Amino acid sequence: MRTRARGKWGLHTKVPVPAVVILCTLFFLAGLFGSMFVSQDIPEEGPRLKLRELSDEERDLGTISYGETGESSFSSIPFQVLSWKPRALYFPNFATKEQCEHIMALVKKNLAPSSLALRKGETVENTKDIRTSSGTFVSANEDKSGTLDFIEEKIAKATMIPRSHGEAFNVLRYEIGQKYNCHYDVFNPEEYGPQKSQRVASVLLYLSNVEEGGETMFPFENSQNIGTGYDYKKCIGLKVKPRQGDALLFYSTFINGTIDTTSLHGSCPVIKGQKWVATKWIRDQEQVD
Ligand SMILES: O=C(O)CCC(=O)C(=O)O
Repeated sequence: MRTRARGKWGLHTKVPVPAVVILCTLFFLAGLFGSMFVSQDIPEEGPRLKLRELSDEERDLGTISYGETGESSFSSIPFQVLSWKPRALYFPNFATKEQCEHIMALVKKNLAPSSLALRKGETVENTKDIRTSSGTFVSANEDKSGTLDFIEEKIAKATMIPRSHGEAFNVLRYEIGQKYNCHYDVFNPEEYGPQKSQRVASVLLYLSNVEEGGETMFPFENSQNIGTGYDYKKCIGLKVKPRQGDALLFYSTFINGTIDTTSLHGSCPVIKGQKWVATKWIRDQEQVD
């Protein structure tokens, strides 16, 4: 019975070995070419389409001739828009763990209580509770390893603002209970007097994870809480949890240079662990060191 079902090509049929090899090769090639044609005919969707677009772009566009201050290759720095009010972007894995650890080790011995720019009527004494972290300034040329130089270059690309507009890095360490009440990075001339230049953007590179607390907060994000008698110590609004190596960029002014009220921000108190952050303030004028 079994032999009938298989007809001439039964188990006991003898097929010459070379014919088997040739047949197998033909089947293999047919499968290979067939799958190539089929995958070209089927429209691609989702992530596969994105991947194809990217490689097409790279192949088709190529780099073009560039100016003296330009670069010979494409750059790609992934980011997430956290908010348009204020304009705030988040850059995952902006720096490596090793780079973060190097920066913390570099400045550790120079840390001192953080200071504040004082407004009329303010003194060191009556503002001492506003910003309780330790910190220090360090410029890229003080770091012989080239790490800060590399980070500064990357910040310039991410912000599209030349390095010459950046202040030195302000590296901060917050221990348990330490915080920075909400404030603006931009100096309102009505409160601070006339300014030669203004801080327009801030980049916060988180050098450590924090077990609990220590978020960077924007209480006025999307205009929430404005005009409600907000208490500047309160930890509310959009909160960004520090993650080692990630960077947060936000702008303190609108495109026309006026102050963006929604850029009010601060650091929630650290509840567990330690928070380290390297802040880069970027100005509307070149900085002369
Ligand atoms: O530590 C933070 O998350 C905020 C720091 C900050 O506001 C500043 O350095 O201006």
